[in-house]
Amino acid sequence: MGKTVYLGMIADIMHPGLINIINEATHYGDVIIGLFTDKAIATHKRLPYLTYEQRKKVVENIKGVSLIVPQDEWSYTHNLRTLKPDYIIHGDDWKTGPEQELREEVFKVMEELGGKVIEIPYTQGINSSGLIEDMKAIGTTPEVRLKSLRRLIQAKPIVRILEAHDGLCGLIIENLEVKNKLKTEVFDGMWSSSLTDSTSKGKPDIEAVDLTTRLQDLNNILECTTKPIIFDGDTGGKIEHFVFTVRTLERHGISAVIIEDKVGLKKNSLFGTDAIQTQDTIEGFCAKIHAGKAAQVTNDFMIIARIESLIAGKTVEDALERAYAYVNAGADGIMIHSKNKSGEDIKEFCLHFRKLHPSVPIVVVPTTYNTIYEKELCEWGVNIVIYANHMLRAAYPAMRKVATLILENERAAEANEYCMPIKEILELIPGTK
Ligand code: SPV
Ligand code: MG
Repeated sequence: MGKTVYLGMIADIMHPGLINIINEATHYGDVIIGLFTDKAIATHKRLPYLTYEQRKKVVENIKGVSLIVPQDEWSYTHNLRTLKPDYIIHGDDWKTGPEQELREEVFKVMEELGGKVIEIPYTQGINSSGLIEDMKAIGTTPEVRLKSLRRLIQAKPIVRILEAHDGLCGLIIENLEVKNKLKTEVFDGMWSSSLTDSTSKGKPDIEAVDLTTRLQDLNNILECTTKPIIFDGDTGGKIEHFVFTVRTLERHGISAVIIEDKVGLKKNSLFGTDAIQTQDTIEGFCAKIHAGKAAQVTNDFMIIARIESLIAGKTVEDALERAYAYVNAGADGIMIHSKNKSGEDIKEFCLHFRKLHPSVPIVVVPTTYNTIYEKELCEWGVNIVIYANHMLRAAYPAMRKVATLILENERAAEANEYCMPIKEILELIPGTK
């Protein structure tokens, strides 16, 4: 090779701006594309629509590209030090905004290596972010959505899921971004909770809301979002019924069902030992997992076994014995639940479980041990954190407050400051006008 020029790319959606920059790069030397892996992207932005392999296939057929290497980190440093290119090329849009630090780092490394940074004017009017908005408006397919949970588990240190019981919750989870200095934080997907699905209908969380009813509401969420959904399958019901549930969920593009190892009239786990919580036998629950796995049509759908030992007042040893058995029966992941406030029992479980199963996904629901940061959960070996009921718990007091103010004042003026402006609600839903 003569001179080389490095160009980092996600290349999820190809557009003229990217072709321009590749063309420009060819003027400096042989173009090496550092193609960002899912892992590199997922810690900073939403997962791309296309997988790494699919994106690679597109990029390797673009004129002017000499070589593609994976860029496995958001930072360019590792690849630049390894490849020592003569140039790196980047759009000048990184001079402001969250990529400024990345830019400074690149300048430092290139100076050390005796190379140069080329910045070219950003192609106005067309960029990936704008196209992502358009893609969101088009939506997704059940297949793409279903697969995306497994991709996220592979790509992210911890997958962040929030409860959604209607389309509005779905829109918040789909679109909300919080930018801090280094990264953009997002929710990765949604939890369809039996507790909030029941509560929002004024019913107790005892499997009284049937699957058909829950799916009707879930359909509203499916229509306005693209992110993966984990379905709270309660006990899974009778084995003969569970096999139909699995197929129905798959057909809708749901990524995973979590079933809990309880029998009899199901009560919400957060009652702990205040309610009678009877656990299934290990054999009985393994048979249910097994039947579910045999029934599923796709390879990607996940059946996650939820262990209620700690909720029922039993030991971590009991929970571990069950976890090992459920994994052997085919469970694609384990959810360990507790209502202990310290999180110590969950930590102990995770550390033990990880010794025997380094990569079986662990799911936790830190409703009571809510002081533990995601980073710590991740260090315990947790793969998925579910904030299981927060959207409903936030909505109810807000609605009650406004209702109270109207009653107290016999008019709505005093409640106005707690309500979203009419203009905002009219503009909230895309396509309203
Ligand atoms: C739910 O959200 O319905 C759950 C989690 O099953 S918990 O309420 O903590 O049991
Ligand atoms: Mg539930």
